[in-house]
Amino acid sequence: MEFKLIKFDNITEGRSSLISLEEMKNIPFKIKRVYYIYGLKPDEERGKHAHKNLEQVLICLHGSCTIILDNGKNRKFVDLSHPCDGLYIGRNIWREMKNFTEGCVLLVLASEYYDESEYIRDYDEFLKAL
Ligand code: T46
Repeated sequence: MEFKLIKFDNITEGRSSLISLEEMKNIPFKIKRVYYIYGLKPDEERGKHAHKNLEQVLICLHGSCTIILDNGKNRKFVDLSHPCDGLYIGRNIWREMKNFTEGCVLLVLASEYYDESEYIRDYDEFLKAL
């Protein structure tokens, strides 16, 4: 399955820390878009789609959540709970996001501009396209 956890280097000075993200260095693609999801609630579920042509790195900046990754054969559950952890997700992976802690903030770096036509939002269609 095309996904991996990336451990970012953490620069700690005093009691606080800094993490730097650089395209083609610790982010394995050129970054065309950055978005963030906030105000998340524990009973919320998001995602439930795949992308035909998009690579992304997800970073939980505050709180924690679970990302479910599905390649049509296997399902993996990844918990994101620290800003040092980035979850790289390649093309054609069905993803679901749940178990958000109250006020969780998710940052996403994306390899392409937003394009609704490259989403697959129906699970059966996703399986057929594999
Ligand atoms: C993923 C997780 C982590 C835009 O107008 N521009 C954008 O850049 C994005 C990402 C979304 N939108 C619109 C499209 C929908 O009307 O915002 C609405 C919600 O978007 P979406 O259904 O993509 O949101 P999530 O949170 O279910 O999923 C998103 C990403 O799409 C997805 O690839 O991995 O965040």
